[in-house]
Amino acid sequence: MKKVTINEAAELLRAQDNILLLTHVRPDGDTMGSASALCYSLRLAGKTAYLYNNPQFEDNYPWIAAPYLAPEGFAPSYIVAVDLADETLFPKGFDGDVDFCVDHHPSNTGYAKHTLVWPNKASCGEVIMELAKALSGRLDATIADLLYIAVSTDTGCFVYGNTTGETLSAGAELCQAGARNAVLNKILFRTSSRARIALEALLMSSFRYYDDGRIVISVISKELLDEVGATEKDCADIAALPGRVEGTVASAVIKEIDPTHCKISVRTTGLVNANKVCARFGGGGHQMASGCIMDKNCFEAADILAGAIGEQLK
Ligand SMILES: [Mn+2]
Repeated sequence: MKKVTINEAAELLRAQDNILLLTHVRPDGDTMGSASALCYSLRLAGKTAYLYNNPQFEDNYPWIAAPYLAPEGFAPSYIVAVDLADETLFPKGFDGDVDFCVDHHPSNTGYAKHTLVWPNKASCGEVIMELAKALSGRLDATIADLLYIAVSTDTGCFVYGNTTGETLSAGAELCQAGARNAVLNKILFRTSSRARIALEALLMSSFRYYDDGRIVISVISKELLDEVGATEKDCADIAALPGRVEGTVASAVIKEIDPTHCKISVRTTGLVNANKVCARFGGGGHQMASGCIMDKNCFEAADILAGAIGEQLK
């Protein structure tokens, strides 16, 4: 593996043609927006470039990648991975060597022949933005929209802790280049399916409070999911919901797998170590976000979990 600079990366790409771009498994706005933006930029530079037809595009904003999908039988001569930290995250159905990787994950394993990683960037979109400028010298409204999707989704619309002054500058540059920020924000952050709204309403009215409200736990039984007709997609980021209650230092969402198993996501403000809590039940993660599976009924699990968290608050 050889690390390259932006200009070296642009040179590498200029020397190639028939380029296939990979997005990661369970594609999000960053991998889709970034890969689509790079594809568009390569086409402007006169290249034949397509996105690998990730079968999971259908689950998440398929319209982003739609204009760039590879036709049946496209035989690439150069493979580029975008926002793809390691080989276990290859899109379903892809197996092969990667020539070049553009990414922002510090954990990138260097599986590609050439790698451009900027680990301090909140999104891969910010790396692609510089690469696109090196390739074509400017940003137009089409690429600005795609990169705005990438940067905004990886930062929760410029809200998460990974958002820095640099991220906001990138956002400003994209808006000045023509990104339709208000339109995209409405679609990406201010629109929910009916099932999602119904799920949120039911969840919020069923929060369980422990330890004077410092612990808030929400239980999602199968019955509840069926009642509102929610799918996996409707449950995205649901773990953050109970933590919104004022005074919460630790929150959890417990999802029923079957009557004697449940999946638990714990979020904390840092006062409680979520990793330690989940490790007690064979799981783990980070200080402020962890998970585990418990061999218990989901309602019973809520009380057990609250007890384990409460011990750290004594
Ligand atoms: Mn990303």
